[in-house]
Amino acid sequence: MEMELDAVIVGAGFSGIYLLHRLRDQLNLNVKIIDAGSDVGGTWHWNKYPGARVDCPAPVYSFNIEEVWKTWNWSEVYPAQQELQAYFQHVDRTLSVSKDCIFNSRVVSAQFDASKWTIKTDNGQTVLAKYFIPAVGFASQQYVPSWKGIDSFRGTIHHSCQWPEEVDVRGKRVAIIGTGSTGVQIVQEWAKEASETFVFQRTPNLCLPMHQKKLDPITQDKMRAETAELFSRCWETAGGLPYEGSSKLFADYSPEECDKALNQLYDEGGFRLWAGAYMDLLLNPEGNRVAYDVWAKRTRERINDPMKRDLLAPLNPPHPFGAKRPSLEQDYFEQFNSPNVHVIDTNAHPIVEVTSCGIVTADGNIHEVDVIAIATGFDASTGSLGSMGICDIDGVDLGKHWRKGVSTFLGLMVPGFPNMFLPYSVQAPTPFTNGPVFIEFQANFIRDMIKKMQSDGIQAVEPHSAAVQDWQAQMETISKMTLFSKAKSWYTGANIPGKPVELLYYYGGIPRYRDACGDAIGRKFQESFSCH
Ligand code: N01
Repeated sequence: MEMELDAVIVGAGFSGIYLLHRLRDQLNLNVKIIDAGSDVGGTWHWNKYPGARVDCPAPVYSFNIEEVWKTWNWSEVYPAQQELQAYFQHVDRTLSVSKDCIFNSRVVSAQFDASKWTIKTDNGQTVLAKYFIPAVGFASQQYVPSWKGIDSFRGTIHHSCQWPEEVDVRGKRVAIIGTGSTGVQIVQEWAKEASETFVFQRTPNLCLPMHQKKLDPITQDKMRAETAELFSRCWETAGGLPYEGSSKLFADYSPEECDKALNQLYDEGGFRLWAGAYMDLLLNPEGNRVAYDVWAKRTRERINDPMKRDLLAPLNPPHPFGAKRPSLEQDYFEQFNSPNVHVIDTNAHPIVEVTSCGIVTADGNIHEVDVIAIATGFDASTGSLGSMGICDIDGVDLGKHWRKGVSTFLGLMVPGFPNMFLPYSVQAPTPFTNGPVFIEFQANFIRDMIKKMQSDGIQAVEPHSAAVQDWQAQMETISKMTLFSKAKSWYTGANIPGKPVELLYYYGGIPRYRDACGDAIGRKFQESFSCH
């Protein structure tokens, strides 16, 4: 089966749907989304693990499309996966998304020839298109460490992003491996239901209080009246959140003022302590340590057992505060005040084996359990893009191009891959932002680029290598200035054995990134792009 389109998008999450809307409804192009899943939602379709919930607040974790937000109510400030799935159904109905989706189809190859991409799927479809837009998010390639014996486990075991809808853990012994955002959320659910909970922690998560709130009809109406204004405020902040970032440096505070301000940000909750402490939080080791100490003091007060306290919130930071993504938690630390909730230190005693009945650690302990959640994260961004069979004009795979490190222009385009756009990917502010707000900006950029190509009669566009080198230099400058290299995380690829370690995302903030994109498509177009 073969079809020809103007554009193919891969992935029906926020990026894919924004792009479908922009290209189909605003530019009148013939566009389809191909998705391996059976429905819309992207990450919210796949991640059905217990407790899955967003950590950016309503209403701005959503599409900035008036007909969508005017007709939707959020029940909580930080909605759960089920509500987000229902929201995507609402988006589907409002924007007629599904009629242009090809579900249950995984892209296995994509290659550009003289003028078109040829895209093939695992179920034998071939689609030709002028524009190719893999919009697969950063968390679509799961990572499972290669533990000996993992297939021999006789209980229930799944990675978080492949978790079945229902697993009853009441009265069962459960293990959660990994304490990133996913692990923290699962622990909060399971620790309340299971007979015994074993949390396998390698690095403590410097979680911040979520301060979840239910939204009543009066608040929902008020929120709706403010939504347009809130979205425009988000566009002006570094992270696309409606929080005011700090305009002060660490040095601008006296120690007393600093302590007061940091405690206040902790009390206000959300990402405020991370996003709003001071401008140089991730540049200044001394200031960073002060913020860590406030976090540790406030967290340690919540944990009764001294040994658990030292593991979950040690006096010495495991890494600079915020150099690894903190999670938002509701009552995570309080769960460990139950005698049935244990923290296993896999930094001191790594997992060596999974047996038919549990998990063996290097100290020889066998932790017998009935259910295991593998919350060990993702081979972020490059994992999925590098394994989709995307080839350049000479047939060389994108994964091969990036084997020693990524290389893009603005995180959006790659030389040798004409007319391919990468929303919400590497070398862009992606994970340092509230996704939907940032994605809206990139979708607009891609739309404007295609519009320009149409009006100027451009058949194919790709970035000049000088522009790519310049962007790379900016990425490296930021990397050297910041503390991200001091933490092993998916921000740098250090979470995946053998992956090149480099700061994968742009920490310059949305407004500066927007200026760079504006220049590229405007006054610096000739020096940025090569057109055929
Ligand atoms: O993955 P992670 P995630 N032995 O990579 C541990 C978004 N998200 O799925 O820290 C033992 O953060 C690893 O340990 P360490 C969000 O952006 C958002 O939790 O490397 N442990 C770590 O604890 C997030 O950042 C939401 O030492 C091993 C954990 O596994 C991103 O997705 C919810 C190990 C992996 O944590 C990814 O989050 C969920 C090993 N061999 C996700 N290997 C919300 O919106 C790894 N680990 C709230």
